Amino acid sequence: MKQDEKISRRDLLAGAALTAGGALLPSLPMPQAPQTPDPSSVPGTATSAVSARSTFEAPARAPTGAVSGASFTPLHRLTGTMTPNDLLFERHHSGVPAIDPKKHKLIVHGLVDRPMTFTLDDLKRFPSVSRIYFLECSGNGRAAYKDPKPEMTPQVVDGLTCNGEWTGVPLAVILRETGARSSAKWFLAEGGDSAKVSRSIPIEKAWDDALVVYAFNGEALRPANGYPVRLLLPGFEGNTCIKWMRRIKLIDQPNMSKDETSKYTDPLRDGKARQFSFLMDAKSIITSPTHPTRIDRGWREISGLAWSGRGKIRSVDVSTDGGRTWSPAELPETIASKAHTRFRFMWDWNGRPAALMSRATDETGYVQPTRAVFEATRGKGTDYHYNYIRVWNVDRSGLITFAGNA
Ligand SMILES: Nc1nc2c(c(=O)[nH]1)N[C@H]1C(S)=C(S)[C@@H](COP(=O)(O)O)O[C@H]1N2
Ligand SMILES: [Mo]
Repeated sequence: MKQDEKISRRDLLAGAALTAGGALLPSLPMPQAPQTPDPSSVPGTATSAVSARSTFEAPARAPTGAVSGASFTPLHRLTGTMTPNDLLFERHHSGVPAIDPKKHKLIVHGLVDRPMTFTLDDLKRFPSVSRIYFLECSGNGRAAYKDPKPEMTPQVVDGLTCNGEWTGVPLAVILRETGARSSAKWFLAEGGDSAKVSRSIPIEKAWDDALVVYAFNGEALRPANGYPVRLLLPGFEGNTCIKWMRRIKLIDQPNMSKDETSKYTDPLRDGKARQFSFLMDAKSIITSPTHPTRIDRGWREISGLAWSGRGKIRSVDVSTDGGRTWSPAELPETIASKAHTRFRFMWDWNGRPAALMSRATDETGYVQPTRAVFEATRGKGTDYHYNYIRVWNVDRSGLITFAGNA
């Protein structure tokens, strides 16, 4: 600042006093009022009970307002692997029930020696575990499969997947408590919403890694995601993870409930259907850069998520030339089983059109298929488990659009 522009606080006060007195002011050089006070020169706002996001950030689920439908996680606005609790996708068959945890009971009956009911407090008395797992709707990717559009974002293409730390009780602990009989080969899990979503699950899953969970990422489940208790079957399709769970019945054969006959069977090319297709196959998606981003020439990171219902991700390959050549992406040192894994790949864009793809391989050696391979095995009319490779086009201006499928 030049010397003659320097004004003191006293000059300003004197000026203000003159104005108030009605006298004409000489053209006093007034300092330019900044839009906001320099945050490093004034105290900030006070502490609060619950924090809000920066007003410059507005990630949001979409679409909203469906009682029977879904709201998708904004995958392209998130980093790392943990889905924030208020952005965890929702999929309801009949809206979100309002459940008082004091009144909610989980009944365990059927082929058990001691039928029992558990309140939320009862469940919390058992030794708890906290484990990181993904949860993906088996219908994830349907719109992009049936009607791909250039303006689709990762949220619209694949936003029905989430990942985080679930806390609860192993179902095996509850089965031991109730004295599960060896004649029990399946269990039926039923929700307490008006759709009463219910699925039959092979009993081996209960003895393996099934959890009855009451918390996600450090706090109670949100009502939309199953408060106060839900089932979490690591690596299985989302619909088996019964929310607002009120009943587990041990049975000797599948129940054939409406949710496993009218839905969640996958049509095949020969007119038959896959039933009880629980496992979510290995899949990966690029989350950045994607539509609606426009990129500049030069170095940038391509990054995304990979996961497999069968276990750990072993490797992810990235192609920037539409699948002609592939290079291995960086993975974290520790990879969690049946969990989102963040892959990263540095890329120097030369300004020419490009096509970005990612391909996951899991620890069993399963490789994420191309759409052609996927359709050859499942048939064109398949309706779930869309895990084939996705493609993003980069045009000369750097604009990225969803190209559909490789
Ligand atoms: N009781 C009940 N459980 C349910 C559902 C439901 O509508 N009712 N939706 C299922 C489906 S199809 C999916 S994909 C997941 C979605 O879980 P989220 O809403 O917590 O993301 O919950 C499953 N569990
Ligand atoms: Mo789902």
